[in-house]
Amino acid sequence: MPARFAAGGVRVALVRQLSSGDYFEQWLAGAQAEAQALKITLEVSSGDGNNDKQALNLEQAVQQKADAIIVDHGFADTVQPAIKKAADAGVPLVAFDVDPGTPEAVALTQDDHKIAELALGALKADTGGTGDVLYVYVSGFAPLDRRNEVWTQFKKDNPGIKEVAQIGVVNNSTASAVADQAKAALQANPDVKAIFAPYDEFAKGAAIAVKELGLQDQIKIYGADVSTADIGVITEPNSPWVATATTDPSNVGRIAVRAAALLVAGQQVGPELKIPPALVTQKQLRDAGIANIEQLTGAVPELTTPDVARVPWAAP
Ligand code: SR1
Repeated sequence: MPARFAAGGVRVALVRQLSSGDYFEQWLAGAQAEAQALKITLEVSSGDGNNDKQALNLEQAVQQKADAIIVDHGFADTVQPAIKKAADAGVPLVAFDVDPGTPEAVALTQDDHKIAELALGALKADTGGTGDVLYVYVSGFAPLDRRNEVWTQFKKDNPGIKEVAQIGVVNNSTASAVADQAKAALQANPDVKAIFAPYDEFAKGAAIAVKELGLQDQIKIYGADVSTADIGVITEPNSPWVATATTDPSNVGRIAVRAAALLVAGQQVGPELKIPPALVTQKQLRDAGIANIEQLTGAVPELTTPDVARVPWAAP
């Protein structure tokens, strides 16, 4: 371990736009575990969905001379000016799920195109490529925008698929807000047979709506992300959520911190790190009796990527 790390003097600022919800909580837990293992002090802030607050937090991290900064989500126009200031000041940067606007920052993403392709592949297999579909989406979030590119192409390639409504909201209670919207959309569109909801809070909300309307036998949900709570929702009796395309969120948080550590140590990373997802189905979870994330990562080892941004001085 480089002396600077061994002495415990390395400070990494994690500047988040959002922090509520299973995905963001697991991601943070992974980042914190990796920071502890590498003797890094992780200074965490959240904009709680407020882009201006996140931009201010980012400016503060630069002023307080963090040794590296991880920017977690955010909108390009609000974070890029502060990212540029940080890059100009020579602060190493990792940008997760947000376009940093500068090649000096390492761009960390999940393979969002693949996430959408995997979920939509399952939707197509189950529907035969025809039928009314409800789509859940909010623009401006880089990962959702990339998944939307695949959905747009998917509709062109599968003219039998009809998007009858688009709903979506991202806030501190996304699932319940989406549930309300989904209920109204499903009541207005009684022939929907699938919901494409590529974010676990969207899928959870859609599942609440389908269950409350008693439509489990008619409608299936194709989502993204996974958590122990999500596995519970997917595997419960008569659940409409039948497939999710996902990485292990805590693994991605770990990678962000490893990448920052390597940059602080003056090592080369990137310029892009793209983490591959896997498709996880309801049938697979039920058949294998998987009830939590630990069991899932044991059964699907490709969700663990220790060689991405490996830190040579860390224990394997
Ligand atoms: C509001 S954006 C939510 C997405 O960010 C991460 O990429 C997760 O996969 C989640 O779906």
